[in-house]
Amino acid sequence: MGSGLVIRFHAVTLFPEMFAAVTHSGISGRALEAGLWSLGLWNPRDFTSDRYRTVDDRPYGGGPGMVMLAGPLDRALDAVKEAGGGKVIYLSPQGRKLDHAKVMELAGREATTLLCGRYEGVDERLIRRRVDEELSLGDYVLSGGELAAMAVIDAVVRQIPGALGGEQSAVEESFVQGLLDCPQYTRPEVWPEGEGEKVPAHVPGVLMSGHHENIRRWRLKQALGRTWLRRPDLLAARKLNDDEQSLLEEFQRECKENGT
Ligand code: 4HQ
Repeated sequence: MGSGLVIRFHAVTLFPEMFAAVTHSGISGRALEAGLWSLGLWNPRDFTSDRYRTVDDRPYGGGPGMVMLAGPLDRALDAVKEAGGGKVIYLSPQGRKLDHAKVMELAGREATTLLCGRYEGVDERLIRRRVDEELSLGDYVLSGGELAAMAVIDAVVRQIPGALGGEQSAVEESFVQGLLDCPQYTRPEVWPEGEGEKVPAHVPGVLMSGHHENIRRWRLKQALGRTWLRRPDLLAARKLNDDEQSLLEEFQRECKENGT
């Protein structure tokens, strides 16, 4: 049976064993077992020919650290291309920041190659010749591109139909609606329990009411309110319908009334 959406990822990395984090655990691990995606791992060290299997060298012009050699990466990328690797993405702070729109774009591609740099990065000539796009996880420095590549894989794989189990749905999640998530609660209904000095907190009553329409509106109001408080940039980028506008105004009024 043709199952439709299968995404093939390839990672070029000096640390292929790190990718066990996405292949062996959680939603991505289960989706891999279900055949919803695949991962090819390519170590540039296997594309060297000197006796030390050298993959890096000192930067021209001096300075600290090492730079990844173009040659082994070029040959590794030739092999990935032969295997149908798709566009090559280099993970680096110089790239455009990853967001939900880019995740959805990648989820629509059959194959993507993730080039993971270590040390001070990759020889610029390799980037110019072989890289299609640069993506950043955010404005901070990681020790290598692997964690960023795994974040890409995790975020994309959960968008593949069937990757999220049960009634979970990727379309209901935060950012899809352009809003932050609402607060979540589980048992016990009052917590902490039986610790005399601590003031116990209750689960909001509406969530215990079983009134599904009221619950839906409360959750939407909380999502709007938290987005307004914590990520006004997201709210500015999103149109609100009349219903959402009045729920947000209710939230803002309540903020003023109780001084929070
Ligand atoms: N690095 N988003 C430097 C990152 C990074 C990021 C990966 C460190 C590339 C050479 N990658 N190496 N931020 O900090 O993706």
